Amino acid sequence: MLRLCVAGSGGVGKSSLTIRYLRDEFTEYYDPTLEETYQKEIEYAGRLYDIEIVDTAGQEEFSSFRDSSLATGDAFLILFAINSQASWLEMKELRSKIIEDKEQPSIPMVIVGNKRDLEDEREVESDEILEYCNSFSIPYIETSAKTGLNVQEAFQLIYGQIHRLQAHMLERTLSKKPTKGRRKDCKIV
Ligand SMILES: Nc1nc2c(ncn2[C@@H]2O[C@H](COP(=O)(O)OP(=O)(O)OP(=O)(O)O)[C@@H](O)[C@H]2O)c(=O)[nH]1
Ligand SMILES: [Mg+2]
Repeated sequence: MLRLCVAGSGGVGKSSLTIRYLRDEFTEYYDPTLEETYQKEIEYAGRLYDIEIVDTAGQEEFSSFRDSSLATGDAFLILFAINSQASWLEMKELRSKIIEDKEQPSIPMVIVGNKRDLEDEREVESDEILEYCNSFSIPYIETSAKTGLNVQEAFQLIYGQIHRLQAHMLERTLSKKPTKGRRKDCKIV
């Protein structure tokens, strides 16, 4: 099963983004995560795939959980919060760590600047973000788990990266169910 890890430091909104994506819900209540795994059937380019979304731990005290979640990840949504310079620095460290550990050149990744609704409190400037993302050719998107802004789009972006960089991996996860629109009136005789 293809494992998509949602990674980033504590409190940046990994669980909120995941829950907004899966259930279209949001809560202000903060409950630090150890690890949550969800099965999800996704549609990409007209085909259905079964993947696992892993909501990883961000808090330092749970770093052993985080490390084992990340080690088994195939693709990564790496988050920071646009109103936290510290989370931006930690995101950069995390990206390097994932690259080093994997020893594999083409790991599907998307960088996500969450909490876009808190633009007034922005601590990380767009120019700096774009320069960094461009230098590694990693797509970048700003989201708000609170308002729902760009949440679906962020997941579509990582599916596109998986398709582009690891198409064979995606093939193995093809859903057993028939693809939408397949003609039901065909009979093989
Ligand atoms: N304003 C705003 N608050 C958000 C957003 N996303 C998450 N939050 C809030 O930020 C806090 C932390 O959110 P979580 O989703 O639990 O963060 P996390 O990254 O999963 O945290 P850990 O599991 O500890 O690593 C909660 O109080 C959320 O309500 C957002 O887009 N905008
Ligand atoms: Mg969490």
